[in-house]
Order: sequence, then C-alpha cells, then structure tokens
Amino acid sequence: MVGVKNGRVAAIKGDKENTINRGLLCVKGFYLHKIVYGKDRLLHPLIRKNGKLEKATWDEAMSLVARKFSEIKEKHGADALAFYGSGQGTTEETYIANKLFKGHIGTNNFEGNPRLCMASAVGGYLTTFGADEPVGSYDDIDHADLFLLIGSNTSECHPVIYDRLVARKKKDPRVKFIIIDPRKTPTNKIADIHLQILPGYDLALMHAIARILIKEGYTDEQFIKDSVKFSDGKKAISYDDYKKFLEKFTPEFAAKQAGVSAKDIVKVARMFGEAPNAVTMWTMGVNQRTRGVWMNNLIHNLHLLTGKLGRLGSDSLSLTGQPNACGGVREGGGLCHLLPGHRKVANPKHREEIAKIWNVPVENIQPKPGKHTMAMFEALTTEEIKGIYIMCTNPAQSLPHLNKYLPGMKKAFVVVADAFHPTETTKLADVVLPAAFWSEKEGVYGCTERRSQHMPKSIDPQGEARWDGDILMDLARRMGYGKNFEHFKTPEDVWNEYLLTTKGRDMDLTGAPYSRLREVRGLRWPVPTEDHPGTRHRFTEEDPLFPKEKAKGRRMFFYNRPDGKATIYARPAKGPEEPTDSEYPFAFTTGRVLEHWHTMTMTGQAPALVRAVPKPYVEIHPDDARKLGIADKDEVRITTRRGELDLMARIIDRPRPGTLFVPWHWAEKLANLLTIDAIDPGSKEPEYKVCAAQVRKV
Ligand SMILES: Nc1nc2c(c(=O)[nH]1)N[C@H]1C(S)=C(S)[C@@H](COP(=O)(O)OP(=O)(O)OC[C@H]3O[C@@H](n4cnc5c(=O)[nH]c(N)nc54)[C@H](O)[C@@H]3O)O[C@H]1N2
Ligand SMILES: Nc1nc2c(c(=O)[nH]1)N[C@H]1C(S)=C(S)[C@@H](COP(=O)(O)OP(=O)(O)OC[C@H]3O[C@@H](n4cnc5c(=O)[nH]c(N)nc54)[C@H](O)[C@@H]3O)O[C@H]1N2
Ligand SMILES: [Mo]
Repeated sequence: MVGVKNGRVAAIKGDKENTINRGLLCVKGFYLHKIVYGKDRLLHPLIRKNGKLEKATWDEAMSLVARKFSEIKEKHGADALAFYGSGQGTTEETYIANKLFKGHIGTNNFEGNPRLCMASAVGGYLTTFGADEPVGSYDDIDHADLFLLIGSNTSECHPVIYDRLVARKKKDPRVKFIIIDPRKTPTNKIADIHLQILPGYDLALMHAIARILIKEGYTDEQFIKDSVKFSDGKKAISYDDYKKFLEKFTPEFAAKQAGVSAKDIVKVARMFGEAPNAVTMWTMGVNQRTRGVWMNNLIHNLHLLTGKLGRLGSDSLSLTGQPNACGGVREGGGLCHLLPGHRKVANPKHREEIAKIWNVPVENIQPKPGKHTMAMFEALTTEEIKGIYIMCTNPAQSLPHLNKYLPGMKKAFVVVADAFHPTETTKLADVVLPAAFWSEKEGVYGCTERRSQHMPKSIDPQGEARWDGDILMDLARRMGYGKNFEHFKTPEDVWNEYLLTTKGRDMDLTGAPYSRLREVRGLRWPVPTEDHPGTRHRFTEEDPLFPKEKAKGRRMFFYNRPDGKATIYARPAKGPEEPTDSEYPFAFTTGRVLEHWHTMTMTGQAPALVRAVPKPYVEIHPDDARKLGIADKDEVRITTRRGELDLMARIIDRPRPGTLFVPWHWAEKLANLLTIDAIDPGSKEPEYKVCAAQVRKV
C-alpha cells in the first residue's frame, strides 16, 4: 500500500488483506519509495550524437526510432528487427509490444528475460503435464507436511514465501524441510537435512529417490494407473521399463555422482515417501542448467509417483523469479514461438484467432518461431539483426558470456526504455527512453500461482517519463500502424482486448476484468466467469475446466492431453556442459543476495540497501582458502575459459568445498564475463549455475 503526500510516494506498507504476503514486505519493497526518486532516475529522452548520449525531446527521439526501424524493415526485412522485453513489465505492456512486433512489423524476433529464468520450468510443465504453470498454489504451503527446496535460496530470494514456510513449521513442528543446494544459505535455518551436492550433478540423485520410493512401496499405484504414463523422452515406455531404467540409480551410484552420502539419500527419499503431503519448490539452481527441463521433469516424477499432487498440501511448485514472468510473458505469449493465451505461432488456427483480435491479415504473423534470446543477441553480432527495442531489462549485464555478446549491442541500432540511466545497456544505446516506474503506472501482474493482480497508479511519472505502453503506441503510430492501437486509451482497454485472447483457453481470465481485479487481491485462473472464485488446483474437480465425464472417476485429468495423463520421464543423468578438470578445478556458480535485485539499477538507488551489501565478492570455502593461501578480504582473480575477474575473497563456510559463489549484482564487476552461454537444448536457457574456473591470489 502506497502512502502519497503532495503527489509524492511518502511511505509503503504491506496489505494485511493480501492473501499471499499477509501484509509482509521484503526489504527491497520497503525501499521502493526511495528508489522512485533515486539519483539515477532518468527524466528525459537521450539520443547518441557524435558518440555521446545527449538530452533530446520526445519528438526527436521517437521520430528517430520510427525512421530507423522503418528503414531497417524496408531494406533488410522485418526479421532484421527485434524486441527484447521482461518479466517485470505489466501484461498490458507486453501485449502491446507483441501486437506491434508480431502482428504489425511482422517479426517473431520477440523475446524476454524469462528465457534466462523460467524457460526450463515452462519446458518441464509442458512436457510433463501438457500445460504450462503449476497445478497447485501457495495455499498448499499451509498444509504440507514436508518441503523439498531444491536449487532455491528461498530465504533471500522469496523472503515473503520463506516467512510463510517458517510459520508453517512453527505451527506444526513435525513439518520437515529437505534442502538440496551446493551452498549453505540462510534458507538452511529451517533445514532438517541438507544435501550439499556438487553443482550440476543432481539428476542421478532425483532418480535414486524415485527408485527408493518405488522399492519401498511409497507409490500411489491407483493414481499411476489412472493418470500417469511413461516415456524415455523419445517414445512411450512401460512402468516396468521405467523401473528397469532406475535400477542403476542406487543410492551409492547417485551419492558418488552428487558428492553426498548414500545414507542421506535414502533418508531423504523416506522422508518424502512418508509425508502425507509434500510441496517441492525450486528456482534457478534447477532451471539455469543445460539439463534444466530434465531436472524439472525429474521433480515432477516424484510427485506423480506418490500422487502428491492436485490436493491441498501437495504440489510441485516452481517459484517464479520476476513479478510478471508468468503473466505477461508465459500467458501473454512474450517469447519468439508464442502468441497470447498459451498459443503458438506455428499453429495456423492460433495465428488466425490472434490475427482476428489484432485486426490484421493472418499473413502478418509469421508461422516460424523467431530467434530465442541467445540466438537473437548472437544475430546482433553477425548484423543479421540490425535494430532492437529493449524494454525493462538490462541484458548488457544479465546475459552470460558477455565478451561474446557486447560487441553486437555496439553495432546495432539499440533503443532502450528504462527508468534509470546509466545502466550497462543504456550506456550502449543509440536512444534511451525514460519509462514510468512502479507506482507511476497501472497494470496487471501474474505470479507463480496463476494469480493475476491489479496494480493501481499512485502518482504521476517523474520528469518527462512515460508509460511503456504509451511509448510503444507512439512508435506504432509513427511507423504507420496507429489504427489498431487507437482504441487503447487506458491500460484497462488493453487488458480488455487481452482477455479476449484468454477466452476458452486453459488460462481463461474472462472472469477477471479490472472492475473485479480492483476489488479483490488477485484471481487465479482458470476464472471463466465473473462469479467464479478462481482455481486453487488445476486438473481436479475444483477446476471449472475439469471434464467430469471423460475423467470417469479419476482424481486428476490432465485435460490438455487427450488421454488425460501426465508423463514420468526416464531422462539420462547428464552433468554440466563444462565439468571441472585439472586446469579449471573449481565449479563456478552465481546467484543473489537478499538486499539486491539483479543488475542493481534499482536497489543501487537506496542507500540503506547499498550499505547493507556494498561491495562485490566471491565466497570461498575455508578449506580451499587455506590450500591456496587466500585470506579473508584478499583480492583474488577468477578465470574461466571466457574471461577473468578480480574480486574480494569472502572466506566462509557456505559454498561446498571446490565451488565458488559470486553474487552477480555489481556492474563494476561483471560476473557474466565468466559464465558460460551453453543452453538447454529444449528451453534454450543458459547454464548460469555451473561452469569451470580457476582462482588465485592476485
Ligand atoms: N533478493 C533477491 N531476490 C530475488 C531476485 C534478486 O535479484 N534478488 N531475483 C528474482 C528472480 S528473477 C529469480 S529468478 C529468483 C532466483 O531465486 P533463486 O534461484 O533462489 O536464487 P539464486 O541465488 O540465483 O540461486 C539459488 C541457488 O541455486 C543453487 N545452485 C547452484 N547450482 C545448483 C545445482 O546444480 N543444483 C541445485 N540443486 N542448486 C544449485 C545456488 O547455490 C543458489 O543457492 O529470485 C527472485 N528474487
Ligand atoms: N550470472 C547470472 N546472470 C543472470 C542470472 C543469474 O542467476 N546469474 N539470472 C538471470 C535471471 S533469472 C534473470 S530474471 C535476469 C534478469 O536480468 P535483467 O532483467 O537484465 O535485470 P534487472 O536488473 O531486473 O533489469 C530490469 C531493468 O528494468 C528497469 N526498469 C524497472 N522498472 C521499469 C519499468 O517500469 N519500465 C522500464 N522500461 N524499465 C524498468 C530497471 O531499471 C532495470 O534496468 O538475469 C539473468 N542473468
Ligand atoms: Mo529470474
């Protein structure tokens, strides 16, 4: 809740009636009122002249962008243009951009940073359940007997959810927590057992747990019979084939791979099996891997085998990183192969449905997916893509293997809409557009649990800043596509058109117009009518789309598939793309701290947050430090096959010996000079979480 005084945000407090956070805020949220007025807030457009970014009027900036984009399209075709967006923009903003680029300019080179984040989770949900996004919801947290947190530093990255986990344990001390992570993090405070694995080697571990669940009789055979089928990734296999596949994944085998004890693996499997209800939550330790999709599949396997799914207290719940990765990008179709409403560009019927709503000839929408994020930035280096519009994201810091991709951003005509300047990306831009920030605009966000929430506008934008949607429509007008955007007078108008794309889809939001969203604290789809309360568990009887007749008494029916069955996968246990070796003996991993947000363009504006964690560093285990003669606060050099970086050493018993951890927030020390750009073949998500490195005292 935003306190406004004299047209300025004066204070922030949590909303006690909000069913998710129950009035609790995270420390970054508490400082938003400082961030709005931060020292780097961008108040007017900038244009590059003679190599330098100079102040310009909106008219100068927008006519330049429109002229350049039109020229590029005319000379080189629509696919020489691209859009790169964000899971932090509103659904309305992504919808307008999608309509402009895919429907009018005519390119599917349309991506967003969820590719770096949630793509593997999407791949996992699609391949296992035939439909993106979780079955259950946060409500399950309050009823679970066991939590498996894998590759998630929940306490620092989802502190409000973490508080709810702690509350669950306080209420019922029998509730247990299993943590699987190569680091000891503050999340461990509630751990009953921590498997401190080698980064990148947890696939065998998941199979070993599944094997024990079957061998020791923890499976729900009726559920498996009704609602589950098996696959080796290429073809259907039988339950027996799957059991045979699992044979080699003994606790001892998995223990050797993952670098933990076999006894602990057995213990974890039994804890999972014995718990009446279990919730698994994971984030980037699972997704940001070349086997991210497979890891997601293997998590779902455990819930499908035991039937711990689709009932209060059980779910395999992928935690989402950004506030609107689920809403704007996954549901809104903000990736190169998607269209709004969980549709695909490759599907002729889907193209036709969307072309009709967009009022464009269906030929405008290309049937071929555009370039995924890493391919798109590579195409800037080869000059295949010559112009790009970047909105609400800072790729010049957040992409992996930056030495390879930065030159492309220098060559192309780059337009960046951001609320702050300088950022690593605005520094490379030809035109920088000042965007209205949080509290200065209205819109809808869709979070982890399929919930769409309306955010009202509280104050006017600072300086000459404008709403992103407004800027995009200005561009549409200047490029000659104004007609189909004219009826968008407010974000609500945009939302109303977007709702048409959700009607009759599995993510039906027809029952969630602004009039209703303004009154409630969000609604979980499917919510097909205005008198529907929203859905806690999909694919079950409480889901309005549940096909009772077809289901014939089955508890769950995965209705995006004709047979209603979810898939258990026998995926090979592959390790990381770049394993450690004698030359690069350390496993290098990157992540976050509580007080900072990604590239720090925002949290860097709040002095209290900067004071809390002022400087970049690398975490090194005391045993490793002793061997290498490194003391706390020494300057060390980390080298990977892609670059090197000097950082202050923090000697601490957090990373597993043999691993290095770097929070990647600081622009003056770009951790992404070191990371690898190998991608998951299915999700195209980069393996930020594991590569090989050397470290030595400088
Ligand atoms: N404070 C803060 N909170 C945030 C953000 C932020 O920038 N700052 N960003 C938001 C966003 S967009 C996201 S995506 C989330 C990210 O949330 P998290 O994924 O929880 O955060 P990370 O620190 O990136 O990584 C989590 C853990 O993955 C572990 N890990 C590394 N390799 C492996 C592996 O091979 N296997 C397993 N099991 N674990 C491994 C790391 O040790 C690390 O502790 O946070 C969101 N919340
Ligand atoms: N090494 C390493 N790299 C990573 C990761 C990792 O774990 N390790 N994680 C990856 C993940 S999960 C993610 S999600 C990405 C995040 O990477 P980015 O999206 O690049 O990081 P942010 O700092 O969140 O960038 C958001 C930008 O939007 C601006 N902004 C804020 N509000 C608005 C607005 O309303 N309008 C506009 N136009 N701009 C606005 C902010 O000032 C900021 O510059 O990073 C990825 N990169
Ligand atoms: Mo993310």
